[in-house]
Amino acid sequence: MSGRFFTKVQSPISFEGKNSKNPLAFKYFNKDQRVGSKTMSEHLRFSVAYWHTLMGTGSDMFGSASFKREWHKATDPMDRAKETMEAAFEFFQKLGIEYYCFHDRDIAPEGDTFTESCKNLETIVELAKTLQKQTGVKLLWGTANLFSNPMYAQGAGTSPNAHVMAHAAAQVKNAIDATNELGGENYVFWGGREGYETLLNTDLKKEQEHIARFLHMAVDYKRKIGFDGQFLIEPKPAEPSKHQYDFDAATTLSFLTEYDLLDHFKLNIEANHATLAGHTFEHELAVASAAGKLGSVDANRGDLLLGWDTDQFPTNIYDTTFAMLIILNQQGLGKGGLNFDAKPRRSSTDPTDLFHAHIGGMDMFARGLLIANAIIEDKALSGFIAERYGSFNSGIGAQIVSGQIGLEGIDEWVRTQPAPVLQSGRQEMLENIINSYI
Ligand code: XLS
Ligand code: CA
Ligand code: CA
Repeated sequence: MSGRFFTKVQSPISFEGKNSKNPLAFKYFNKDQRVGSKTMSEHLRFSVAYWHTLMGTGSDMFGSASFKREWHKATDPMDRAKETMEAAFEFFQKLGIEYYCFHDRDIAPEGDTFTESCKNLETIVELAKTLQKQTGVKLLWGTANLFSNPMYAQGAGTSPNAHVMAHAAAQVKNAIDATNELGGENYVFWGGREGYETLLNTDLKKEQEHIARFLHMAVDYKRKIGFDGQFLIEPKPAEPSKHQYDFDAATTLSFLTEYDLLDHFKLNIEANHATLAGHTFEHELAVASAAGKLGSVDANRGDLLLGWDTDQFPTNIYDTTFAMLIILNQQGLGKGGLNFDAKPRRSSTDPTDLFHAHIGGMDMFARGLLIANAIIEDKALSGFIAERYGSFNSGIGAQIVSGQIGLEGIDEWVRTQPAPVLQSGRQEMLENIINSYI
């Protein structure tokens, strides 16, 4: 397979099995292999994050671009955007990945006016549509970048300035249109600057009411145009704002409930955001899943020693195993998928490093899927958990959960009984079981 941008990778990455020593081959991800009732690619629905993989330059707060990308060379911004889109589809095909995700401003540059920005977006969407048709690659989700432009410094949907909020709303309308046009299966709202730095200048209640109105308008518009993608909210506790309104899964679910939005949204859970919130990845997945609201996943990892959003590729087999246990137990992610919201380190400068990074992440989740599936098929954990709660299936337990008994009846019953017997939670035994599968 030829191509202009990733010349060191000539043929699509193939599955060679776990004994292969070829760094540009999958060791576990074998897309057509059946695992339970579905193939690996149906289970995993991997996606490339356009902003990191195509737009990332390796720059950070202390230094400029360390990646010199062939597709960034054109001087005209629209030419650059077109080259980047060509490079994107070359990468998707060579990697053998089926989905991608973008922000409006990743794929098309802002113009001098809002109208020009919308026109730029429409032009690039046409190109993306053609390339999707040619390659079969699909859009997992689209979103609007409501955090880079300085006008959003004090928030977008929560800006104290009505004109800024209106601008953000118009941008979302166009980003939903773009997503719809490309057959996007989801649309994500990550509250980039929806939070605050100090209460000295902030009406917290008003800002939450405003963002709720903002989301209701989006729901109305979705209905009006018949966009059948799933709306997702992506929680994150901090960065860029000090206090973000969508702190974690539980906070976001209660916000959606309070403002009558719960029926219209699911959550997109990011691993790195979970750890920033002081949770594990699987905790956030479990909270969302328990509410029937786990819609999609941003598959990455943070660095617990650094404590910011490092967006690294997933390499931890325990994380991917626990994640896949939750995903399999809820019968998959539906329209959602596993989006690699992750970037190679600043010193991984070669375009081929993008392949190594994604191959690693895909293999790690494929392995997690195989292990989680075996654990579930053997009922290695579920049997223990069911038994642990078994006392609620009959007797006093059944009376409590069915509401047949209240505090007085319980009081009477407890007085007739000997003291309860403490039973072991067997954590170490269960950890050993997990390790025996890994
Ligand atoms: C930033 C977020 C962002 C969202 C999409 O931390 O992860 O990239 O996924 O706006
Ligand atoms: Ca993310
Ligand atoms: Ca992130």
